[in-house]
Amino acid sequence: MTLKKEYDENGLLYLENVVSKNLIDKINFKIEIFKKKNFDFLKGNNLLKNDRLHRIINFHILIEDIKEVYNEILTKISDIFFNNTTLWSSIYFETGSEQPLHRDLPYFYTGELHSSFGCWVALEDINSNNGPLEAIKKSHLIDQPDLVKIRNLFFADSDVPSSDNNLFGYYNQQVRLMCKNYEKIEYSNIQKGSVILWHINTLHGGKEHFDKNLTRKSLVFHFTPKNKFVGHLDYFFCKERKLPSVKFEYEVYKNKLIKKNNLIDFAHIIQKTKEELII
Ligand SMILES: O=C(O)CCC(=O)C(=O)O
Ligand SMILES: [Fe+2]
Repeated sequence: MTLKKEYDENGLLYLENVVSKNLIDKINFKIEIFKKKNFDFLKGNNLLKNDRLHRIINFHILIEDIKEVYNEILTKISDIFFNNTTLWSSIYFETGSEQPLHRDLPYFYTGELHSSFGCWVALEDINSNNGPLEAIKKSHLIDQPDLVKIRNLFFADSDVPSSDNNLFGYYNQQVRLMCKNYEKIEYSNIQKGSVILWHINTLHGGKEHFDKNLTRKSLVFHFTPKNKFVGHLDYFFCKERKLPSVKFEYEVYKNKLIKKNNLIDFAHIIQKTKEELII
């Protein structure tokens, strides 16, 4: 089976030895230095979870070698994906996300179903004790639950906000029920440098991170098509709203596009520019 066919059928793809080990070692080293030099800022703002970095969005603005990880992945999978794929955002984790099974689509709603996807990269070996990724095979093919009904349970008389944990949680609970007889895959024996891709409509999440002495260094990338507006819950649950046309600015890195952003976001708590941090 070709990679493209496997991805289309399962909504998932697992590829070994995609990202070079030297590059990963370099990134891990630079992040260690970052952590030491910025420790007061990180600790003072409660940005560490069990003394680990957690959910740093767009760290590639500061740790630029992360862009090379994106390049290595896209080079490997270019035959599967459209040539207008761009990097929308990156997320760095030093510990397990422990996120329940969910679809990313409500937060990455471009109006298209098949052109956006998520990608997870192991920056160290992963086992069943350090929060492996899990996903439901073929769940991308299951229809949406009744979105208007779900939205009216929470926002019958007011506008849907762009983000809401209760609405998102309830939606995913419904999807999990619809997929309860589908096969769950636990990626619990994964080597550093391996990559897992998921369709934007595939259910996936992070298992419990049992052994807190272990780290779970990993990166997540979200890819979306060039110049497509990315709507959140306020668009996903309101199909009557027209998605705006946009023209984004992109950095061209080795012929690959990275959406320009200025801010590095720490666990949705605090945002900083590159210049405000020590490297
Ligand atoms: O790293 C994980 O455990 C999952 C992260 C995730 O689902 C996401 O960023 O979309
Ligand atoms: Fe996700």
